[in-house]
Parts: sequence; structure tokens; C-alpha cells
Amino acid sequence: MSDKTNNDKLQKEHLYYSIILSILVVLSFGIFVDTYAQDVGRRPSSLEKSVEVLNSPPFIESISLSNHEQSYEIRNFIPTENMNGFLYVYGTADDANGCQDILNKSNWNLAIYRSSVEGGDACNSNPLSCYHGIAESQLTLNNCDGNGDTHLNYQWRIPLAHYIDATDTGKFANDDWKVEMKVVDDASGSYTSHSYFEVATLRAVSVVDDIEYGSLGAGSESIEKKLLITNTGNDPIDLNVRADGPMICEKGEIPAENIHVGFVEGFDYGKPEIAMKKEDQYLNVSIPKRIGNEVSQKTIYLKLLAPVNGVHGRCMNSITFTAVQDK
Ligand SMILES: [Ca+2]
Ligand SMILES: [Ca+2]
Ligand SMILES: [Ca+2]
Ligand SMILES: [Ca+2]
Repeated sequence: MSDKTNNDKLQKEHLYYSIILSILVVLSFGIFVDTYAQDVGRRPSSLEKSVEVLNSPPFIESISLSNHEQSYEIRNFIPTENMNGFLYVYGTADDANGCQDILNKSNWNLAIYRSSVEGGDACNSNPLSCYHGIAESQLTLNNCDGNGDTHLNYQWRIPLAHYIDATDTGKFANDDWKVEMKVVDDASGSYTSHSYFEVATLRAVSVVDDIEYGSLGAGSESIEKKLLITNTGNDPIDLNVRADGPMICEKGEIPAENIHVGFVEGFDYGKPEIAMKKEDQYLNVSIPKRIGNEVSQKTIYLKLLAPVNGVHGRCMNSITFTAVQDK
């Protein structure tokens, strides 16, 4: 090997080390710069975090339905005759930022509607088909206990009209009822949950209690008594009518058949709709379902013929009206 060759080799090695050295310098400089950049960058970023806490949207863990407070769950709601029945919608909800994030009642919304009603959850309120919960008076929020608590219990108590549309049978049998609940937290994060139920058909009737025929001479026809019959359910109805037996008097008795029922005022005693019996008799009275503020009623008329003889004093029996499916 000549000196020149050795020299070349040394120069190459030198160049090689220089290159490595310079790479190391560049690398460590690069690391330094990078670390510095990260350090510089971290400060404003941690400042930002302390101002703008990331929001977690709320979560509805459970949604249950009942017709009693915190009671067994139902899938079939039976309306209450002639008055509002209550549907309870209850369960638990969560917010990782703390349950205070969803403690404002005005951030809770509830729509309950028959599934084919126009507008869905934005339907117009109607006792037949669409209800919107009023959070201020119908919602209770419980068990939200200060810092660190993420979990609360909610309960809605919604009055449903006795004439609410049935979905188990009849015109709306293909529908069901939907419960749609939305909760929005204080940072506008939201969650929506659903549940479903059927409203049962309720056929019910209410009749004024006492029918007084007044004083009657033997063999004479009574004055006509008006009976106001009210449909107190959620379906059109006809009636079954029966007497518990003859009118029992202080002396003797009057056969139930002597009581005649007519549909028009001043009906002919000889041409009644029915003569009363001990067994149920069908009365095609056709009382529609109530659909608004007006109650749905019809009047029927009763007349009594006193026997010619064998009867004396005050006479009594009892008549039962049962609502049946309208035909
Ligand atoms: Ca939140
Ligand atoms: Ca709690
Ligand atoms: Ca149905
Ligand atoms: Ca009828």
C-alpha cells in the first residue's frame, strides 16, 4: 500500500467520522429543538384545557313505563274510566361531567304519541293522540348529590285522558304508542331514548243512579224517566241492560218486563226498544267515543206500568248497564 493510498484511506475515515459527527450534532440539535418546541407548545395547550373542559354528552341508562310510581313495568296501559290515568316514565341518566349538567328541568323533553300521528314527536298536543310532558310540573329529578356524582333518577308523571286512542284493537290496532325522551346537558350535548306501549280498549259507561217513577195508581203508566248515559271509555259503545229481578214492593211485586225502554222522548209504551228482563239484553244505542272537551252522551227513556192489583207501597229493583262493542 502506498502512502498516498493510506492518506486517502485516512481522509475517507476522517470524512466518515465527520459525517457521523455532524449527523449526531444535527440529530441532537433536532431533538433539542423538538423538545423546546414541545415545551413551548405545551403551556398554551394546558391553559386551553383548564378553560374549555371537554363535554361528555348525557346518557339515558334506562327508560321504564308504569301506571304506578316506581312500580312494576307495563307494556299495556289501561285507561282509567271517566278520568285521567297516569303514565309514569322513569329511569336513570348519567353525565360524566357530573349530574348537575342535566339537573335543569328545562333541558328535559318528553313526547308521547300514537305512532302514525302527523308530525311524530313534534305532533300537536291532543288528548287522543299526542302528549308533551311539562317538565316544570310533571318531572322530578332525584339522587344528584353534589361533586363527583354523575348519576341521577328521573320520573315523569303524565296524565292520559280516559278517551285516549286505543292501539290494541280497532281503528288504530296497527299503531302503538311511542315515548321519546331527550335530555340536553348545559353544553348542548344531548341523548334521546325511546320506549313503546299499547293503549288498551276501554268500554265503560256511567248512568245516573236513581230512577224515580213517582206515585202510580194501580194499572197506570208512569211518567217517562230520562236516563243520561255517558260513554266513559275510549271506544264507541252499545249497551247490555238487565234488571236484578222484579221490583219488590212492600206488598207484592212488579215484573221486570213492566219496565220498557225507548230511544225517543214520548215513545209508545206498547212499542219499546226492549222490555226489561233479568238476563242481559242488547240495546243498540251507539254512543260515540269522546273526542274533545264535550262528553259523549245519549238519553234513553224508561216507562213503568203498575199492575192492576196485588201491589202496594214502595217498590224497588236495580238495573245494570254494561258497555259493549258498538255494532
Ligand atoms: Ca355533559
Ligand atoms: Ca346520584
Ligand atoms: Ca297495536
Ligand atoms: Ca251500535
